[in-house]
Amino acid sequence: MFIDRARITIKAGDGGNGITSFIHYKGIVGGGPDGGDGGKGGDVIFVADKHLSSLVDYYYKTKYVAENGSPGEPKNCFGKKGKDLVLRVPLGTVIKDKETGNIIADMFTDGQKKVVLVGGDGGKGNAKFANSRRHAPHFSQTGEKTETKQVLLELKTIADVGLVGFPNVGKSTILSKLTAARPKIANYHFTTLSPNLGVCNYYDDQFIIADIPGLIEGASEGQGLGIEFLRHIERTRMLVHVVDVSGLEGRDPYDDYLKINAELKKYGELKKLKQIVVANKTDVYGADEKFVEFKKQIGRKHKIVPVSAITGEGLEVLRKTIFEMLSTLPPVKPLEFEEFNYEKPERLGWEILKEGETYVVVGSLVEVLKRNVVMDDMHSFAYLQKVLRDRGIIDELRKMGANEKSTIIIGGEEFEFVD
Ligand SMILES: Nc1nc2c(ncn2[C@@H]2O[C@H](COP(=O)(O)OP(=O)(O)OP(=O)(O)O)[C@@H](O)[C@H]2O)c(=O)[nH]1
Ligand SMILES: [Mg+2]
Repeated sequence: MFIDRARITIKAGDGGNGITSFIHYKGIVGGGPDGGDGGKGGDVIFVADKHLSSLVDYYYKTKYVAENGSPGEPKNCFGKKGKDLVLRVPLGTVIKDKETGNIIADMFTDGQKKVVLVGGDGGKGNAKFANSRRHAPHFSQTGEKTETKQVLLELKTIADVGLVGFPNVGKSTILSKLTAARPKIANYHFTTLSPNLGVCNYYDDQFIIADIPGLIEGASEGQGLGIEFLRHIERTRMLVHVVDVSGLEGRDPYDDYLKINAELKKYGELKKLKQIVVANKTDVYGADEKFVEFKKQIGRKHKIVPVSAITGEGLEVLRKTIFEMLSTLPPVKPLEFEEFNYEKPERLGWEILKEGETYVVVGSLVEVLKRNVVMDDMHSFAYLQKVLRDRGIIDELRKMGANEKSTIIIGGEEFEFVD
C-alpha cells in the first residue's frame, strides 16, 4: 500500500527523578546526602532515509514514545539516560505540527537529522541541594515531564522530472524504458496507482523521473486520482507531458494537451514548470499524420518530441532533450519556510489568578517549585519563600490587594499571606 500522509503521536522520554538518599555505612551515623540525579529522557529524532519510499509504517503504528530517563541512585549515581527514538522517513517528507500546521522540517537529503522533541531533564538528587546551611536536604527534584505532540508527515516526492498526461498514454512505459524502474504497465486506465521513481542516466549524469497516476479533466478539483498526486510533482524542475497521438482511444491529442495544461494551471504551482511534450505511440498506423497536425497546433509553445515507447524510437532524443532542458534549470530546492520548533515549556513563567480573597499562583514556575519544594521541610519552605520574594510574586500579591485575611494557593497548597 502506498501511503504518503500520516498523523502520528510522539513523545520524548520524561526525565528520571532525582532521589533522596543519605550515606549509609555500617558504623556511620548521620552521613551526608548522596541522592543522585535522574537521567535525561530520550529525544524523538527523525532521519531521512533514501531507501524508504512511503510512509506506510506510520499508517500502521501511530504512537511513538522515547524511553524515560532512569531515577538517580544512592552514592551520587546518575540515572541512566533514556534511549533516543529514531524515526526513519523517506526523502521529501515534510514534518508539520498538527495543531498549527507549521512546518518543523523538510527531510530533503539522505541522512538528514532533526530532533523534533527533546527529552525531559533529569531531576536533581538531594545531594545537589546541600549547602553550608542545609546539610541534610530531605528533598529531591522529580524529573521533567514531557508533552505529547501530534505531527503530520507528508511525502512530497523529490524528482527532477514529472511525467504527466491522461491515463493509458504510456507514461509508465516511458519510465520503464528510460530508467531501471519496473512500474506496472497495462492497457487500461489508472494502472499506476502511486508514484514511481526512476533514475535516468545520461552519460556521467543522472536525473530522477517521477511517474504519477494519469490525470483527467477536473483533476485539480479532485476528480480521478489526480489531486492526491499532483503534490508529488510540485517540486520537480520540469514536466514531461505525454500525449497519445495514435488515436487508438478515439481522442484528439491537441484537446488532451489543452485539458491537462488547464488542470496544471488550476493547481497553481505547476503552471510555472517548463515542459516538453512527448507525442507517444507513433508506431501505430496513422499516427504520423496525427503527429504532423498536432505539431502544427502546438506551434512554438513547447518543444515536442515524437516517440514510440514500445519500439524505442525517439527515446534517445527525448533523453537528450530532457537533459538539455534540465541543465538550464535551477536544482530542486528544499521548501522555504520558517522553521517551527517545539519549545520546552517556559520554566519560570508565572501568573496570579484572583478570586475574592483567594489568590492562586499558576504557571511553569509553580510546576518547578512543586518539584523542588517539600512543604514540611523547614529549609525547603524557606527556599520557597525566597523564590517568591526574588521573583516578585510577593510584591505582585501585595499590589493586587492580598492581606492577612487572604488565602494564597500555590501548587495545591494553601498559605496565609504574611507580609
Ligand atoms: N502501440 C503502442 N502502445 C504503447 C506505447 N506506449 C505504451 N503503450 C501501451 O499503452 C498501454 C498503457 O501504457 P502505460 O505505460 O501503462 O500507460 P500509463 O500512461 O502509465 O497509464 P496509467 O498508469 O493508467 O495512467 C499499455 O498497453 C502499453 O503497452 C507505444 O509507444 N506504442
Ligand atoms: Mg502508468
